[in-house]
Amino acid sequence: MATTGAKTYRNYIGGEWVDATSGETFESTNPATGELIGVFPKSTVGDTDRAVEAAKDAYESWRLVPAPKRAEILFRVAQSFVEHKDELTELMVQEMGKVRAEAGGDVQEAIDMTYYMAGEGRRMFGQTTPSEMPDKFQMSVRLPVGVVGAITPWNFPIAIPSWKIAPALVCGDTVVFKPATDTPALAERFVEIFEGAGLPPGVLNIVHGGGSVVGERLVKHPDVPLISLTGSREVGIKTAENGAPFLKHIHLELGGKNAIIVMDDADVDLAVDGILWSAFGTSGQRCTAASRVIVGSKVYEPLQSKLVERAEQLKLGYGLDEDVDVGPVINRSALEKIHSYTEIGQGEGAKLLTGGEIATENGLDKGFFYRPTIFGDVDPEMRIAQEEIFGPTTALIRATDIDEAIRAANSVEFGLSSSIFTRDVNKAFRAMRDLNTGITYINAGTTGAEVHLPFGGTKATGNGHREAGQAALDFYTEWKSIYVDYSGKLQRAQIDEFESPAP
Ligand code: UN1
Repeated sequence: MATTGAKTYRNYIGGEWVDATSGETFESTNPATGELIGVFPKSTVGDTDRAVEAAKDAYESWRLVPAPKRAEILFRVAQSFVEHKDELTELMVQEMGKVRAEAGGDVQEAIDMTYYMAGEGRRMFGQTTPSEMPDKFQMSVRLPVGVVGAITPWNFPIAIPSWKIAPALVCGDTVVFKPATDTPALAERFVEIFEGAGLPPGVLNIVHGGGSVVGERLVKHPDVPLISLTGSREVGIKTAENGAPFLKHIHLELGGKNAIIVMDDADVDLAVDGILWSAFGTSGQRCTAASRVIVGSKVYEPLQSKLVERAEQLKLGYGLDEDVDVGPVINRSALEKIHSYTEIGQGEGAKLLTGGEIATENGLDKGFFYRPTIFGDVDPEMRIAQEEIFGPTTALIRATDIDEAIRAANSVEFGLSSSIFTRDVNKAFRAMRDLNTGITYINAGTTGAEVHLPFGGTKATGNGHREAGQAALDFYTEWKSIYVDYSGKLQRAQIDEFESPAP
C-alpha cells in the first residue's frame, strides 16, 4: 500500500520525538478496511539503549519527587483521557477493530486505572509494628526499583499500558514502553497525553518496533530491573529465560482458556447473555474470553439452541457503524490461526453448530472477519478445548454434575478467569473455592474485571504476580524494613531479653 500522505510517527526518548536510527519503518493498518493508519519507526537495539539511558537518568530525580506530586501529574493524565475519550475511542476502532462501545470501555479502563493509581500517591501504605525491644521503632516502606520495560499487547491498546505505566510512575519508577506493532498509533497518543500533562523528560519513553529486537533488548538490558509483559505463553517463557541471568523481576500476564459453567438450576437466558458477551465480545480476543462452556445435561439442549440462534443474529462489520456487534480480528495471521482451529475441531470430531468460516459478504473481505463459531459435543481433552484460539470460537462441553464441571474447567494449562451460572449458593461457594483461576465470576461471564482488584491468573497464565489494585504496587516497588533504636544502647534482637513486669 502507498504510504504517501499517511502520518509518520516517531519514538519519544528523553522528552524528544526522534526517528529510529535505522531509518526503517513499518505500517499500521485498519483491520476492518485495510486502510493505512500510519508509518512507524522500526527501532534498533541502539534506539532501545538510548531510551533506557534516558529513563535511567530521569529515575534519579523522579524517585525523589514526592509521591503526591507524581500523582498530580497522573490526575492530569486521567483528566486528559476523559477529555480525549471520544477521539481515542474512534482511533481504537480504526486501529484495533473493536466496536465503539468496547473501545470506549477500553479507554474508560485507563481512566479508572490512572485515577486509582493517582490516589495511591497519598496512600502507598506500609506497616508500622511494635518492637520486641523497648525504645525501638520499626516500619516498612515501599521504594521504587528503577527502569521498567513495559511490553504491551494490541487487544487492550490503551487500558493495558495504563495498568503498567500508571502504577510504575506513581511508585517512582521510570518507563520504556514497547507497544504492540499492531496498535502503535494508540500507544503514541497515550504517550502524548502524558507529555501534555507535564511529565518530566525521560520518565516515560516509547520505542516502536518488534518484540525480537526492542522487546528482547529491554529484557536483556542490565539497567532494566523490572519487566512487565502481557503476551503469549511462548514469549512469556522466553522473557523469563532471558531475564533470569539478571535476576530481574518479571511480571507475566499470558494466556487463558476460560470456562463458563452453566448448572442445571441456572437462569439459562442470563447465561446465554453472559456467554455471547464473553465469547464474542472483542471478537473473542480477550485473555478473559470464554472459549469453553461447560453445561449441565438437563439444560444443554435448550442452551445450545438459544445460543446458536443468538450468535447467528450478531452483526459483523466496521465498529464505527452503530449497529455492528462484532468487529474484525487483528490481522491476517490471526484470521488464519482461528480458521485452522475450526479445521482442527472438525478433524477431532466436534460438531460445528454455527460459523466456522471467514466472512466476506458486503465488503467484509476488505478486512479480517470471522463468523462467531460454536462447537457442540466437545470433549474436554480436544485441542479446541485445551489451546488458546484468541478468536470468536467457543466449545460446548457436557457435564453431569458440579464435580465433573469443575474437573473439566480445571483441566487446562491456563488459569485466568472462570464463571458459574447457578442459583444454588452451595455450588457457587464450591466454585469460588475450587475453580483454579485468578478470577471467578458468579452469574456473569468471564470478562469485565475492574481496576481496583488484582488481575491475573494461576498456572501457565503467569508467574504469580498480579496487575491492578493494591497488588500492582508489590511489583513496582521493593519493600524496605526500617528499624530505629532510640534506647541509646546496644539491644540485640532475639538475644537480649526484655524483663517482663513481675506477676
Ligand atoms: C485482557 O484481555 O488481557 O476483564 C484484559 C476484562 C477486561 C480486561 C481484559 N477488563 O475482560
